[in-house]
Amino acid sequence: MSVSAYVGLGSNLQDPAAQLARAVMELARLPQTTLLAQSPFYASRPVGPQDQPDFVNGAVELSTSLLPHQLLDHLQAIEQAHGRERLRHWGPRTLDLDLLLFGDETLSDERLTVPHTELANRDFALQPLLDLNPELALPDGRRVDQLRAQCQDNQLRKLPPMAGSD
Ligand code: A4P
Ligand code: MG
Repeated sequence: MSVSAYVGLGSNLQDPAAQLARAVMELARLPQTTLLAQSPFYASRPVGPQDQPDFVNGAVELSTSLLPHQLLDHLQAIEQAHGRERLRHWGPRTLDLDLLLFGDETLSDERLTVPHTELANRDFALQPLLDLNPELALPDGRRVDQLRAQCQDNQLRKLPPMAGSD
């Protein structure tokens, strides 16, 4: 059975928009998975430590028959392939892939919390989700458009589509 999963992408090192564009292609090639849609990319002020470059953020909608932890394994493998080093919590990174939503599922263990714990507080995750699906709601019923209207403003700036992308 396939589930609609939303993955948030973020980068603020080594040509962030290109990191995201490459990651989208890699997500499209995952087994048992189809890429349904890709959001625009946004530049955003860093949340957390301020002594780091601005981020580029986006999101994709996948249809997948992978289990949540199997999908997380693949996301982490893609992060590693992008030279991701875990140096500092909320610090700079070449690529961060967060599993934002997995169907209507709510789960939490030592490896994985879905919906992502910070989703409701982050315009750079909520806005791309809204672009993908304006009607989207969290499993607890909170609507993404309402959360987006209430959360902290990180000065999102929509980037022009990259050459060669839709
Ligand atoms: N993990 C648990 N749940 C999830 C999930 N739903 N998706 C675990 C992905 N991973 C999940 O993540 C640490 C652990 O979280 C993983 O091993 C996984 O098992 P990490 O990416 O290695 O470490 P981190 O960066 O220290 O923490 P975290 O919580 O991933 O950071 P965030 O929440 O991703 O925040 N500002 C802007 N403007 N844009 C950004 O994208 N990103 C961050 C990082 C900070 N500031 C930002 C941005
Ligand atoms: Mg992360």
